[in-house]
Amino acid sequence: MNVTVVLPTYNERDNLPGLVPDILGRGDYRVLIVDDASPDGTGAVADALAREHPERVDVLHRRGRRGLGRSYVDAFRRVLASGADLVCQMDADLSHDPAYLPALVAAARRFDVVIGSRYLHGVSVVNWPLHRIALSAAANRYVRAITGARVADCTSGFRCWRRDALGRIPLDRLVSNGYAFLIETLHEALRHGARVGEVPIVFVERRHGHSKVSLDVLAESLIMPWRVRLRARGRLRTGRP
Ligand SMILES: Nc1nc2c(ncn2[C@@H]2O[C@H](COP(=O)(O)OP(=O)(O)O)[C@@H](O)[C@H]2O)c(=O)[nH]1
Ligand SMILES: [Mg+2]
Repeated sequence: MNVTVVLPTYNERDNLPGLVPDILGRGDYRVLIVDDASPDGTGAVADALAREHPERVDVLHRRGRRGLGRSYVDAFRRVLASGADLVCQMDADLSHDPAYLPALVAAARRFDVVIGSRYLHGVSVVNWPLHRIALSAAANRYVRAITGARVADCTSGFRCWRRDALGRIPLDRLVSNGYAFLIETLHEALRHGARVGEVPIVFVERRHGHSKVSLDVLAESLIMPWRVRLRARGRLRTGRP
């Protein structure tokens, strides 16, 4: 089974050197780092890791407008072309512990998409202030209510995809970028009949660097559930105008 873990990075210089060997030690996984020309030099750190593990670590350097969603689209295209059977995605800020990867990969035998979920047994988040927990929980309730997705954690960025489920998503027509990208891809997967499963994870807030969540990103994710709902009813086409 060929498993590739995609790591999007923007200013994660201090987090990558510990994270990548940790992932490689968890199983026979490959890593694709997709860096958005991070000003802190993450790209050079990623290149050094690729030189150290030439068969297992690869780097995609993006130029131009940065964005999490766009980074994932470019990386998913490359990984699908490389023939991976399973494609995992996770944050590169140590919030997602690679120790969970084997559980996600194992669950992908039964599901097309497996989500590392913070909300399966109450709330499993470490080091978040109460208002951030409340915001995330409310965001998930909001997404579920509008889209009808029966998934506890719709905005988790820790996922494992079977290649055929990922391949069925119209990557070139996705419109979103931040958290909304997670909502949009989950919705597209469900729309294409994917079986979605969740495994519990404990999410630990980053210790190095800063979150890149902005007001734009939050606004986009408030609108996205309505977009996907209209799309599902055939009132809105998938895709960029
Ligand atoms: N390539 C790329 N990665 C990004 C971008 N924005 C965030 N990331 C990465 O996406 C992951 C999650 O971002 P983060 O800011 O920690 O979001 P939060 O955990 O929701 O606060 C981290 O690995 C970031 O480095 C971006 O514009 N481009
Ligand atoms: Mg984070």
